[in-house]
Amino acid sequence: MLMKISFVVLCLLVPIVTAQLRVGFYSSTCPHAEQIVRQTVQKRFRTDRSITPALLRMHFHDCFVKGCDASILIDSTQTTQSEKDAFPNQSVRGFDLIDEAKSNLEAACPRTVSCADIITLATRDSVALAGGPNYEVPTGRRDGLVSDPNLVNLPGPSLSVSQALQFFTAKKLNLHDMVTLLGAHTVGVAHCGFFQDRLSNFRGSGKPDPTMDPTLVSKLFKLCGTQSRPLSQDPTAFLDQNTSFVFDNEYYHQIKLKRGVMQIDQELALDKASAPIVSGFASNGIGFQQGFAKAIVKMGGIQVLVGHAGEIRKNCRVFNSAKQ
Ligand code: HEM
Ligand SMILES: *[C@@H]1O[C@H](CO)[C@@H](O)[C@H](O)[C@H]1NC(C)=O
Ligand SMILES: CC(=O)N[C@H]1CO[C@H](CO)[C@@H](O)[C@@H]1O
Repeated sequence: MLMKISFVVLCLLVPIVTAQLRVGFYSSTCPHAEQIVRQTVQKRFRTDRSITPALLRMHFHDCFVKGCDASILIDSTQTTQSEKDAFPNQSVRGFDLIDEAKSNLEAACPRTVSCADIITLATRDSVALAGGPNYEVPTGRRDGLVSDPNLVNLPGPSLSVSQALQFFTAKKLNLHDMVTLLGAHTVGVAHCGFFQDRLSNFRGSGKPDPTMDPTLVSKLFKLCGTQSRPLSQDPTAFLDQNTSFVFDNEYYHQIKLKRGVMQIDQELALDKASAPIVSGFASNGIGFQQGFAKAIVKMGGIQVLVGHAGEIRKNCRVFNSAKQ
C-alpha cells in the first residue's frame, strides 16, 4: 500500500520537477549556448550601446504579454497579424540581434535553444555590459505558438502607481518588484509622444506638470514642441537625464530631483507607497543592483512554457508549423 502511494506520488511529482526552469539547462545539450549568446551581444555592444535598453524593453513586453515565450518576435504575415502590429510594439527594437544569436546557435546546436531563452540571456548579458549586475538566470523556456495583437495589454506611461501596479500583480509581481524593474529606465529613451502632455497645458491647466523640474520642462519642450508626429519621426529623450548609458541607480536619484521624463517615472518618487523604496535605491547602488537581478529573474519566470509545451523555433520570427 505504501509502495503504491509513493509510486503515485512519484508519477505526479516527476513531471512537475522536470518541468521547471533551471540554471544551466543547456549544459549537456548545448554546452556553449550561454557563451555563444554572450559573444553575440558583446560584439554588438561595442558599436551600439543602445542594445541594452532595446533588449530590456523587449524582455519586459514579451513576459507581460501571455508570458516569456518569444511571441513578441513573430513577424506578421499577409494573412495573420502578430504582436508586432500592436501599437506598443512599434518602438520595440533589437530583433536583428536575436536573429544573429539564433543563427549562431543553430550552427552549433540545431533546434535546441529556444528564442525565449535567447531573449532572457541576451538581456542578462547586455545589462552586465552596461554596468549592471551579472546574475545567473534559469533557462529551459519553450517558444509559444500564439502571437496575437489583441492580447497585447501593457501599462501606459501616464498611469498612477496603483494603476500600473495592477498590471504587475496580474503577473504575480508586487510593488517592490515593480519599483525595482522600473529601474530599467536608467537606460534608454522615450519618444516625445509618451511625455509631451506634461510639457504644456498639463491636464488642461495651461501650464506644465508642476511635478517636473522647470529646467527639464524647457529642455524637453525645445526638443518636442507641441506637435504630434508619427513614432518614426518623433524625437527621443533619455529616460535617465544624468547617466543615460549606465545601468546604475541614478534613475532613482533623478526622479527624486523631479527629473522623471514620463509621468509613471515621476509618480514612483511621489506616491506614498513607492517613495520609500525609491529613496532606498537612490542611496544604495549595490542594493539596487542585487534587487534588480532578483526581480528580473522573477519577471523571466512569468507564465513560462516548459517540458514539452510549445516548441523550439528554428527561426525566431516564424512558427515551425508555418509554410515558408
Ligand atoms: C509601469 C511600467 C512601465 C511603463 C508604463 C513603461 C513605459 C515605457 C514607455 C512608454 C517607454 C518609451 C517607449 C518609446 O518611446 O519608444 C519605455 C521605454 C523603456 N522601458 Fe519601460 N515601462 C514600464 C516598465 C518597464 C520595465 C519593467 C522594463 C524592463 C525591465 C522597462 C524597460 C524599458 C526600457 C529599457 C526603455 C527604453 C527603450 C529604448 O531605449 O528603446 N520598462 N517604457
Ligand atoms: C549624476 O550622477 C553622478 C553619478 O551617479 C552623481 O554623483 C551626480 O550627483 C549626478 N548629478 C546630477 C546633476 O544629478
Ligand atoms: C517592430 C514592428 O514590427 N513594428 C510594427 C508595429 O505595428 C505596425 C502596424 O501597426 C507595423 O507597421 C510595425 O512594423
